[in-house]
Amino acid sequence: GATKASSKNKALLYSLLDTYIQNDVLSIEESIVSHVEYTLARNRYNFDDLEAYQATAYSLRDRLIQAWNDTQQYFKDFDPKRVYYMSMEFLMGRSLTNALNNLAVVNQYTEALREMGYNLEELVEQERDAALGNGGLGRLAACFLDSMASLNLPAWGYGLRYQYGMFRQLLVDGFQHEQPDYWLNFGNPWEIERLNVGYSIKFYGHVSVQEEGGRQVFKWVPGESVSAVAYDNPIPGFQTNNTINLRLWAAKPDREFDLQAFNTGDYVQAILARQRAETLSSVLYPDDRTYQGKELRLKQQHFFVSATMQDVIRRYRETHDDFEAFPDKVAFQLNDTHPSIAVPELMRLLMDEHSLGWTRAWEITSQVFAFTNHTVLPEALERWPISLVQKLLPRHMQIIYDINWRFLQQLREKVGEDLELMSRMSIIEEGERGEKLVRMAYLAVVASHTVNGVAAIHSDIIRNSVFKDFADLWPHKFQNKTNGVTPRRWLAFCNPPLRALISRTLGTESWINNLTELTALREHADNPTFQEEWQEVKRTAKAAACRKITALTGTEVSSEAMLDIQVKRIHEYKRQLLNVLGIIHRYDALKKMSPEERSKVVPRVCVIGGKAAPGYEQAKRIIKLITAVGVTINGDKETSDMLKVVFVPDYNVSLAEVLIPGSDVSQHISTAGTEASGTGNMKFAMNGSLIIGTMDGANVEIADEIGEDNMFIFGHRAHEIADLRKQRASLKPDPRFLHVLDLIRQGTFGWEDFFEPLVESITTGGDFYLLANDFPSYIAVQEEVDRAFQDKARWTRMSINSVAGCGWFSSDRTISEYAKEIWNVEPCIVPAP
Ligand code: B1H
Ligand code: IMP
Repeated sequence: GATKASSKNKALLYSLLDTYIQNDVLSIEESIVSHVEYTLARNRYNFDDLEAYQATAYSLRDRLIQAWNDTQQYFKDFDPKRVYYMSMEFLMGRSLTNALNNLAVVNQYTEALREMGYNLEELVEQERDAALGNGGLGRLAACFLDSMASLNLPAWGYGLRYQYGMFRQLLVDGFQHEQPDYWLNFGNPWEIERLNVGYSIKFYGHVSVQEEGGRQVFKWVPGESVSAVAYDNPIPGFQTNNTINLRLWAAKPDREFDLQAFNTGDYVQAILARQRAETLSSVLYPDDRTYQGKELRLKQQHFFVSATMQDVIRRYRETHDDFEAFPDKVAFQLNDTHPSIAVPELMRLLMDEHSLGWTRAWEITSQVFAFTNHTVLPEALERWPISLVQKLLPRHMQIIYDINWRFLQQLREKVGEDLELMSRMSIIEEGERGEKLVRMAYLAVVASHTVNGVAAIHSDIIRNSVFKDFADLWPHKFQNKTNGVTPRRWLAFCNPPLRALISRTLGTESWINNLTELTALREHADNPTFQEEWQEVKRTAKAAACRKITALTGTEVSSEAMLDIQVKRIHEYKRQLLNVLGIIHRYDALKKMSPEERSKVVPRVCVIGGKAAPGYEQAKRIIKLITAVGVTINGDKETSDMLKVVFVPDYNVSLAEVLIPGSDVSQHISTAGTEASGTGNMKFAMNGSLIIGTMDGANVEIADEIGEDNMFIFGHRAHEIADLRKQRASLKPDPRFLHVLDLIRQGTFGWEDFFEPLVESITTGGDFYLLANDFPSYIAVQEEVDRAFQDKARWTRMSINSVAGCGWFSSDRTISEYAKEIWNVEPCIVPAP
């Protein structure tokens, strides 16, 4: 606990810091210079852009800490029910622009830095992205934190402080190379190290049973122990003083544990062994396709979960003598199954460390967890081998068996002796070759009071297939919570000209916290003056995006051309390959035209970007195909005014903030039924970029909200997919599709042997993601895109209507629904200072 101020001179202590830090330009200049001198220990007459950025960040950090302290103090005094968002990934991106805007000090800092001889826009570029996530799932967690803070919810995020975030992608000869992202190299001014907040985390060993007062008491004797240290990251809300916390855990050697290791005589070896502890939190697993059945990954999960559970219990116990009120004060959201070992961990802590019986411990546990599923792809569902869980977490394995046994008993009482059903629903899977597995998703479903999918179509799919048996048993458990994105980062802050135009038109900025107010833009959609202004805003953003593309790729791209972007992780199901085939078809058609015909074609710049998991060979081949197609097409003088193809390297949050506002169209073209939601689609629509998409994930709801006639929808629907897959062998693909495959095979882009497995994967019999089936309608919709672009008024109307219909996709809406329908938490507004 903190030193008690009452034992000191309270009045003096209070008066020493009784006023808030001032936000006039001079005070800001003073605070920046003081950080240059005293935090960075540099000379105030001589500091470069990196140091200016760091000093600026430290000066903002002071202001964030002040709001953070007030918020945490208020939560503590008020003691509301709190929600803890547990995620292995938080893809935060940069913090500087976000902090400046949320603290409402952009103008003052711009001016202060200008007077000191610095340009804020250039300093912003000095910050490294915090890329502690793979893609959509991690970025969703970051958007959720922003909304929880902005909605004044008593919420915290919990995660891991990886030393190496998502790898940096380099292209060498058109191939992806991975480089480590040591993002902490120059320090991280946005975090607060809490060396005093630490927990001991146990691994391995065995469980001993003792009789104590007629009760069996289980004692876990660990074989290894590491220490978890907290790093707090303040998360300011927009137009509120509320500043919540993202607490990330880092592993350090455990001082108490291996004392005896030092008595063996090998002092140096003992030190080195201890140091290995730190590797636990060193690296983010960069694969969001297949779950990695690696021991280190399970260790990371348990490390993160155990520290979090201990921290939450400690906080609760500071104001409560027993666990009676725990479910009224605490809600946990599990971001996919990655933190689901929290279920047996909470049971263990309640029973073994806090002496509750099984029944009471289970009552509590099953009232506090809710679980979000993010994927139906079977290869991504976590199933841990029992042998591994047994070895690493012996006590948890016992508890999982017990949970399963009681669950199956309950099932038998309800439906009778249906062995088939019981083995289908069992948390323990009798795997092939006699290897048993723990189905983490089933564990999470059994223990959670609520399970949700992330878009309407996805929630239907999990109710009707992946979790069908459970949805039949417990229909009340299953909900939908369609994803959303924060309109602060993804519109107001990344696209200031669009923000200004919208605010001028609506006469208010209240839409930023109330995004459905954007529907009022509809009445201006056909207004020629407004259309002019809209086009001007797009021109500005597009010029910036084109400059960025040229800087990254060396390819000149004209901002007169249609800017067509597909940026997301590279996956077969997301069908970047379909995009490439469409581009090849377009190139082939251009080559066959007369110069006269060619001059009437709408010029297009096709941009593709995204990372492939390092071990995902087909995805890496797709990247090489894109770059090879780019080399051929961009080098063809005959067509290069009409068509360019570029692969932008190292797609990440800050690149997205430049590309998305500048794009004319974007592609979200997964096979129907495979993309749980998608959130990139929402970000593009929010910036007036038109969507080329399949009826998959959130695209379905985007079509409901902005209207199908404001989008370019194509492809087969989810309900048709199963039958189409069965008929693949007898499909006669469109001749244009076959011709495009021939062009690749003939070596038009070189590397034909290397590309053969790609061609193979989509030829008759294969083609799991049905590219051949959707190719004709894809080509047709692309022609429709070209026609629409030639009609400027029509295109601009569609663009305006896209933005106008985006209100539903604010993460504020999503989070309000979670708060009311899952967490039962209410806003807790910290009074203004
Ligand atoms: C999503 C993941 C994911 N779904 C495994 N599943 C991971 C799976 O490290 N792993 O093992 C990491 C991530 N990510 C995405 O979640 C969906 O594909 C998107 O459709 C969805 O929009 C996003 C957020 O809900
Ligand atoms: P915890 O919930 O006790 O972990 O508190 C989280 C953080 O809030 C701590 O690291 C403290 O710095 C801060 N905090 C907790 N209680 C108080 C308080 O009473 N006043 C101000 N800050 C507090």
